[in-house]
Amino acid sequence: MSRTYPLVSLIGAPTDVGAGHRGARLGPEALRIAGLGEALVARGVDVVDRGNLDGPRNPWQKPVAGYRHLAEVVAWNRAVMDAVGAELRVGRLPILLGGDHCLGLGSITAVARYCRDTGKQLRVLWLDAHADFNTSQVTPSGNIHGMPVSCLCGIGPEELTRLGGDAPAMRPDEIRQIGIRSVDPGEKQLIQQHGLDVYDMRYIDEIGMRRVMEEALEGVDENTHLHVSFDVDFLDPSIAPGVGTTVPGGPNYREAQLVMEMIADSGRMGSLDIVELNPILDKRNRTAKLAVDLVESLFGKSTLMRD
Ligand code: NNH
Ligand code: MN
Ligand code: MN
Ligand code: MN
Repeated sequence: MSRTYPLVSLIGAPTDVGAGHRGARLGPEALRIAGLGEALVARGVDVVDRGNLDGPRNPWQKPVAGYRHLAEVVAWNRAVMDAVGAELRVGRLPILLGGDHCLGLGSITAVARYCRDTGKQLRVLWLDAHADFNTSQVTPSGNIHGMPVSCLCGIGPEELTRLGGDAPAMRPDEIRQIGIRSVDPGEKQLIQQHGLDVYDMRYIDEIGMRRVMEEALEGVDENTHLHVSFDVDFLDPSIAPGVGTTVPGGPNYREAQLVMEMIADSGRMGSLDIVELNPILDKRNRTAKLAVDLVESLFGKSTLMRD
């Protein structure tokens, strides 16, 4: 299979204001040290590292009215939205190096706007142990990294749901969630109400990752912009310990590779988030190295002669 390689820009967003543990702010450096840029260059990709965005420090406060650090989360997401949007407009594929998953909000808001402007169909693949569909009323933690999907769908505080303008950034039918195995009770109800397409671990166990990915990619065509939001806690903690919120029973190494390979085969990935990596909790940067390994597969590296 011959592939054309996109132009890629790395954007670091060193923050953990949306999380319940500190340390995800070190994610961008850990990914760089694990060789992300070099691995992409070795794949023949044109890579520019834009360095890190700037934003408020983590004040490490308790939640206020159901949100922790709302003002800081808004500021970081504005910066991310602008940076991601700028790369898309010059025809480059942004890779957002988080940072916690609240940043998916700014990143996908930019991607969604780009899709509306260019008439592309948006498809978001949300690889995560969690559904991230909480609201201030039902969140068990107040941590906004548990809320980006609901906010993107227009459910949440105006500062976050209107980041990109008046309409919600996306519709629930534009996202597929894969690997889910931890959903809070109120969150579950909301997911059912809004009809999200969730491929949870039970479903993956029953029908296998290959068919799950075929279903999740169904309808993706030449006009589709595929955004991959990769929360590293998607992976089983036995292979990926370096995250704040581990949940047992996630995809193993081979299943995760297959996910990435099938996304690469679609040829439609136009943007990527790598989030929730927490080097403080990692062992010798192994989770970052695994993330790099998986990103290589996302960019078409495969074991035999297929790439
Ligand atoms: N559902 C929990 C919460 O909202 C945990 C969210 N943590 C994540 N999400 N890492 O991906 O607090
Ligand atoms: Mn997440
Ligand atoms: Mn998660
Ligand atoms: Mn289904």
